[in-house]
Amino acid sequence: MAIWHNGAVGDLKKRVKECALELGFDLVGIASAEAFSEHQAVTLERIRQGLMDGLPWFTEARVRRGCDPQALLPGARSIVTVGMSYHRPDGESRDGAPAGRVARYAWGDDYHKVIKERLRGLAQRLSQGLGREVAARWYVDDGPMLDRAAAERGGIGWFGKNTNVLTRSHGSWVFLGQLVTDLELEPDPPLKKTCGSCVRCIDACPTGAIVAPYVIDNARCISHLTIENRGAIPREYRPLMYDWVFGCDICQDVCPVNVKAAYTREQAFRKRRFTSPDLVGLLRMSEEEFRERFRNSPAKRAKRSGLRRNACVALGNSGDQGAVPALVEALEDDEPLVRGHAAWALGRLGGDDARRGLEAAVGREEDRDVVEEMELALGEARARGAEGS
Ligand code: B12
Ligand code: SF4
Repeated sequence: MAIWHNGAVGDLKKRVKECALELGFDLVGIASAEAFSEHQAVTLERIRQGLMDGLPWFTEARVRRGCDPQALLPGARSIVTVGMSYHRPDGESRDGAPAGRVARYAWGDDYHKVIKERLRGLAQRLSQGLGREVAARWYVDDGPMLDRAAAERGGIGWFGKNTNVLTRSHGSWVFLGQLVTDLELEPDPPLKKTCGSCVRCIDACPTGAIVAPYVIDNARCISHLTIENRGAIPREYRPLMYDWVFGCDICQDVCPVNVKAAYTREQAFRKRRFTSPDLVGLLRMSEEEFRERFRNSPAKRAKRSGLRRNACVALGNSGDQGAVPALVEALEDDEPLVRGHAAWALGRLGGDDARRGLEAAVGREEDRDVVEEMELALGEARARGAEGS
């Protein structure tokens, strides 16, 4: 039985928005369900130019499907596009032991779960309200839709030069989600806003990943290097990654639109699950600890080996000699990825203990890539020793 009796299209849109806000979304807009033809063309071109390299799952077929709402939901008429803030006051700083930095979006609970549940709830409420089964599909991040293109079309925000969607009230600190439905809803107009002449994000990016306004070279982005990348981090980027162990917020931290961004209302994103981890603890984390600690965290995406690899790089960049014993211990780790990055960190930290640890390890190492890392690191450590003497 229908709860809502007024069938006027304008009223329905108002009710959809009210429901979304009641469910905890901070922003809601309506986009038409027409194909995203221009965004499809831009994205396919980026793949062909190699700018999405390193993401084997980001295929042309996936982009084509994601840009065609009819392929996602036959009979789709509109997209309810939502934003939920994850912005919150800064994480705690750790005195003494070297700590890593984690991108804000991963400080709390896993947003995929939180937002998908809310979108499912929204679809249910719409069905109840209208007294009929509303056909709907929901997407957040891991689906084929281009979430930012839908958000921009629905007037939630505009594309920043760092490629993130910026919103007036919550800056770019928002997750974006979509409910594709068969409801006929009047679309909202896109915002008439741009970043003007500001290029702070481009200048601040340490790896030069924003190769032009609105264009990211995925393979250079610290977010990719620390999360999606499963292998070794190219050596030239390691010193530029500072203490980032999961994601990177630099191009958002410097954005003037983010200065006055409102904080999140969502408890799940206010938790301090993973903010400024002790790096040695992260490096020594067992498989069991990993599973326990990251069960409901977006940071599990990097896997245990990725997080420990990243901890090595951050320890190498810390300049903290206190990290040497843990890194020497890691030269005997089961994972070649960790052994190789521990070697690099020791080369960067230098000192007699680091050099001796590397000399002992290189003789017993069997993995060719790790041997190469160890030899390069030894060269570094010896050069630093010679400088210091
Ligand atoms: C792949 C991916 C990544 C990759 C690649 C990034 C990239 N450039 O695409 C990596 C791992 C690096 C990454 C990093 C991050 N990501 Co990410 N990522 C995605 C994912 C899965 C797909 C993005 C995509 O389609 N890329 C294709 C490229 C071509 O798209 P694009 O760069 O946005 O380019 C568009 C515009 O530039 C526009 N365009 C092109 N030319 C022009 C010209 C003008 C004038 C204008 C106005 C526009 C324009 O058209 C293009 C196509 O739509 C989405 C989720 C999803 N399903 O959409 C999340 C998503 C984009 N990521 C997100 C987040 C939070 C991040 C990080 C902030 C995480 C972090 N702190 O570490 C960083 C930000 C890095 C950055 N500066 O972009 C959020 C962004 C939220 C927001 N407010 O924008 C999303 C939407 C997930 C979500 N649902 O909330 N991500
Ligand atoms: S997330 Fe970091 S590395 Fe990636 S584009 Fe932004 S500043 Fe550059």
